[in-house]
Amino acid sequence: MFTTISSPDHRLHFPEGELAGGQLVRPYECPERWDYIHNSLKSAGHTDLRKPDVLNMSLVEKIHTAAYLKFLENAWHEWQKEGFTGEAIPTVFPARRMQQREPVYIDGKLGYYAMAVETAITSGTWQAAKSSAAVAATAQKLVTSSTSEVFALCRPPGHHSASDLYGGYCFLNNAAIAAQGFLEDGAKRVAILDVDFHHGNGTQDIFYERDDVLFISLHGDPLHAFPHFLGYADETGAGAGEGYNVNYPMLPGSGFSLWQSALSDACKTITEYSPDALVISLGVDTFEKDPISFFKLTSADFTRYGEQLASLSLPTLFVMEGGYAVEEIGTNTVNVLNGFSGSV
Ligand code: Q9C
Ligand code: ZN
Repeated sequence: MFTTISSPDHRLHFPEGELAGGQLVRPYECPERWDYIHNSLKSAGHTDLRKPDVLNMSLVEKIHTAAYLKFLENAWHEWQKEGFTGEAIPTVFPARRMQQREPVYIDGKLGYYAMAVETAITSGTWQAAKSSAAVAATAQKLVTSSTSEVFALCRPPGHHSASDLYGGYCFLNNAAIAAQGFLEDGAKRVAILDVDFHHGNGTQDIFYERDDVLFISLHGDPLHAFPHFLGYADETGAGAGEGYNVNYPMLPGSGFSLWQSALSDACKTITEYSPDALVISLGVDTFEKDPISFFKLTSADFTRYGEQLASLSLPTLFVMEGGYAVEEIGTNTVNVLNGFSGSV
């Protein structure tokens, strides 16, 4: 049986609008995602559901810059102070040949720290983001203390967030915080395997020059898929991190056989790396019916790859990322976990 860490505070982040197709639509990344997963866990017998411990901010500060954390903490207040009545969305960016300096005015700050504009900031965003990081950090502690089946039901997700960037529905990089937690608690090497449909640009960037964290991502080719500006196969790490970043971009319509051959390859690399812990950035937006993605995995495929992850025989932490086919998100997530625990 899986132990799940989750927090009701995720509900504090739920913007009314996401900019998509030139309109403000109801966000794909919505609180019901959590409800469906929670319900599926209970029906499948994963009834050990616990709340997170208080967040250790000094751990978060090892992943995110102090200036970025200060920005997230104050952004909504500063936005409101200007008398703006809508949700906080940036409109201007430090594009090519412009200064990379944080301005004072909130409109400029939002653009300075955003990597995409679909993700609005609201009154409860900072508290929800902190609760999500607390979920990941608490779950990591459980794995470190030898609990074998642990699921961090994070919301909002984290893998698009870099040390000083938010966007793609992410604010704090929960998986990176968990990986750093493993290292702080004695692990020498940690592998992060990102199976979300989207490239984990934030996680890649955070560990790009490090050899103590191996990052591997299977995702929609950035030529065709968000986040568009990172995730190519020739991004292999830099400096001490050279060789410790591996990307598997795949084209529209990619089905399970191609995806699974990439996974098998990734598993070999992880085994060779011989990490002390494995973090799975678990997005189930690879599903065939996902409204914003283009892979073709079926619900049964999630069980099969869960089994494959178990064959790595590593202390493993599952951290929730994306997945927007809301009615099936619980089934698909629990299928991975059940495949992993062999209870299928
Ligand atoms: N109108 C995660 O899965 N934009 N984030 C897609 C849809 C953002 C996905 C365009 C996708 C972000 C955690
Ligand atoms: Zn995703």
